[in-house]
Amino acid sequence: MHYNKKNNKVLVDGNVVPKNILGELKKTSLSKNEDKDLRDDLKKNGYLYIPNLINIECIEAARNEIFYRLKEVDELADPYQSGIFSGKSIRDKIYQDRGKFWKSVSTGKFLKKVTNGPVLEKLFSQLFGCPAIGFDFIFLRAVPKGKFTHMHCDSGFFTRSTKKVLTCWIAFSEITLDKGPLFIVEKSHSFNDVKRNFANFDVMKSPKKKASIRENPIDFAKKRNVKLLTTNFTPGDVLIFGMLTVHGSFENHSEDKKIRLTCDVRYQPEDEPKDVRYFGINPSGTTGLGYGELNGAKPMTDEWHIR
Ligand SMILES: O=C(O)CCC(=O)C(=O)O
Repeated sequence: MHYNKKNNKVLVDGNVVPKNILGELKKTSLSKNEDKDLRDDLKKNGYLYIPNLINIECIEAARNEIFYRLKEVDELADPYQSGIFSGKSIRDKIYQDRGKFWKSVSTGKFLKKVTNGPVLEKLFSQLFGCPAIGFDFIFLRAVPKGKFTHMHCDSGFFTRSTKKVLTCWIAFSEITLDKGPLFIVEKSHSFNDVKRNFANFDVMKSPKKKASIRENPIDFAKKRNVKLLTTNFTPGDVLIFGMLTVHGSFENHSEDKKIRLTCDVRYQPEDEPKDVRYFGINPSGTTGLGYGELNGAKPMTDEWHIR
């Protein structure tokens, strides 16, 4: 794992992650692999980490489109292209409806070109072995210092209509270890207790049960003798994983106040039944509240909710 002086620790849930618990994600190169190798790797490891998959110009166009909107609500300092959190927000003052605002940011032309564009469509078609389609409802995350995502797997959100769903997490900014990169719990896609607990779980149909696993990820990994796999991500890198792969994100604790910008989108075979909550021009999202239900819709000065 590459550390430097400024970036010499990794935090999760307020705790420093011991270096022996951290492991490096295994890289996959598209040019060296046949479709079958990609599928085999995904099955074996529970994830595919593909550096530089998305062209940097497309990433920058999308990032600037988003950063411009965040500057408009006074959450980014000048120059907005640097993505530095201002510590302020006038989002609620100028937009009465958080969902409407976040929908307009999440459906930006350049962002959509990345999340639902030809590069990912082709890759997921290779992975499924048939034409694939990206969900319209996407999870854009502008993450300032102090925030992180609790550990969970995605099945409770996205497998109501078909189990054949994959998540794609896309880095739009530099995400060094101090900026809260995503981590994957090594081998978690094959943990029997995770399967038992989550394979048939629907977060909306079991209101008393949380999707988030509240055990500290360090203890969770230690007990199972596995590592938390991550890396220093660069813009355009993608991480693909299955619905039972346990993951979360480290805390952004960077001193330069730069936010972490990422987006996660799901893909499925086009001919599988679609969960109407996530498709169409006005998707209702997991809870029915549309884009307003997302942590991303909250002013960056607000706390995040946990599902
Ligand atoms: O980016 C994050 O903080 C969390 C992403 C995530 O949970 C996902 O892609 O499923």
